[in-house]
Amino acid sequence: MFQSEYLKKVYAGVEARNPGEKEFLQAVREVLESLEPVVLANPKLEEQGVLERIVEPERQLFFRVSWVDDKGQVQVNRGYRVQFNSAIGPYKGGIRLHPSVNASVIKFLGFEQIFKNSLTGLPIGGGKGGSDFDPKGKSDLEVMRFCQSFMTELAKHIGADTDVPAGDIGTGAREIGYMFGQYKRLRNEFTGVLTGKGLTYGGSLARKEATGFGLCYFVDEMLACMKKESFKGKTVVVSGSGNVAIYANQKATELGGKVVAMSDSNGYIYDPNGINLDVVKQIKEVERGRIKEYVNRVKGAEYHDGCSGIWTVKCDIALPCATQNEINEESAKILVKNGVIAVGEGANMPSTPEAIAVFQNAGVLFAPAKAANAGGVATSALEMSQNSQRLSWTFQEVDAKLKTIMVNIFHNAYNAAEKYGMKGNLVAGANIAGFEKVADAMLAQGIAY
Ligand code: NDP
Ligand code: 2IT
Repeated sequence: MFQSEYLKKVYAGVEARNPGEKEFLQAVREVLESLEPVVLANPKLEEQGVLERIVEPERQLFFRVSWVDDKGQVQVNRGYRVQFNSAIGPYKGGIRLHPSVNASVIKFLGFEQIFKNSLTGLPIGGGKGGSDFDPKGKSDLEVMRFCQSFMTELAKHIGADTDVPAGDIGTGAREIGYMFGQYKRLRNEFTGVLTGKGLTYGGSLARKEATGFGLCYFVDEMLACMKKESFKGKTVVVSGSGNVAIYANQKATELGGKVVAMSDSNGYIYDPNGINLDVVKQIKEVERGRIKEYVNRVKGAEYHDGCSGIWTVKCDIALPCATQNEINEESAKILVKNGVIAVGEGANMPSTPEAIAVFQNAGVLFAPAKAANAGGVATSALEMSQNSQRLSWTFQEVDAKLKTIMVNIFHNAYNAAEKYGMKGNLVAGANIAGFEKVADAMLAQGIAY
């Protein structure tokens, strides 16, 4: 619970205004709890209502997306874009296409994005969007019609200097391409309005790899600085098998780890010889298939139904890269019992608050999502820079910048935690370091009287 009366009041206001939005409330509570010492040390935050303002999105768009399926039938989905905070730059954040999308999910993601984007050190504000549309099982043409209809409304509210969406769950290069094409048709403008674009039309090299690679750069730095350890010789478990999971697997392996398990929402695979990533890429990126298929192609591998079972696989390093709240208290306890030394969050908010407490109390190094998965959006910001300059940088250039950014984020989070008496607590450190820059910009820009 909160010590400060101010934080109690702010959180009560968020609860009253957003009833039942459990993911959003979870994300807000965690940040406000971390900010306790910052609020005590800076009375201006209360005087100028910074926290009341930061928990309320600047603008929320909910809209109808109607499209026609392959049978000629009309389908209706709901589209969302939450433009949360523009204090330090244009709104920036992904678009999630998944049946579980609702206002609470988009708001938790948009809220976290404010602090994550600030941590990158680049000039990007926080936003998020999406729809309850499910791309799974749809034809390319159905996906195209949905994306075009979605963008027909969204185009009125975004722009390269206003709001720059990108990928997230269910939104990859195919969806971004259809959305970009529609934006260009509607506006007659070729601008960097979306990131994660294809390499032939303004996309950045290394954006596809960035979130997973960045996660491993962060975890490697955390292991080196806090435990004089590295990925070398470690057994690694990576949940999910989408964009983030695949490139986390690739970099963890390059850094000397052995990834033995991956998953999708149906179940997980275990391969004691180390997962053959080419097979996973073929199944997931090319065929858009299920992870179960892996065991038909690789000898000695096992498939188990149910995705949470992946946390029972013994490992030294766990990288949750699927979705929110995928590690609960029980799974965290099993990981600790099995000797995990580090957890790096590739997904957004994959650990419940109870799971985080289990890791922290057991002395497990814990890299929170806002900091550890910021490499994706950081590289999106590098894509925006390249688009503005009308240049493209080499893979090596972008990858080197990404690595420097991740190492800096680790040290900023570590130092912020230490400064406020919470040495080693990267959850608090990331929240504080991300918050300070945004709060400073909000104070400087005043309130519209
Ligand atoms: P993808 O759509 O490429 O992959 C998502 C993966 O997670 C799939 O394996 C999917 O399985 C699994 N998954 C999705 N929903 C669930 C669920 N409810 N339960 C269990 N498994 C699920 O998405 P990304 O890899 O891009 O995103 C993964 C996570 O990383 C998300 O939390 C996202 O917000 C976060 N993230 C993504 C960034 C990016 O640049 N793409 C940047 C920073 C964070 P299935 O195929 O069965 O649905
Ligand atoms: O959660 C995230 O940071 C993303 N999905 C990436 C956002 C972006 O704008 O690249």
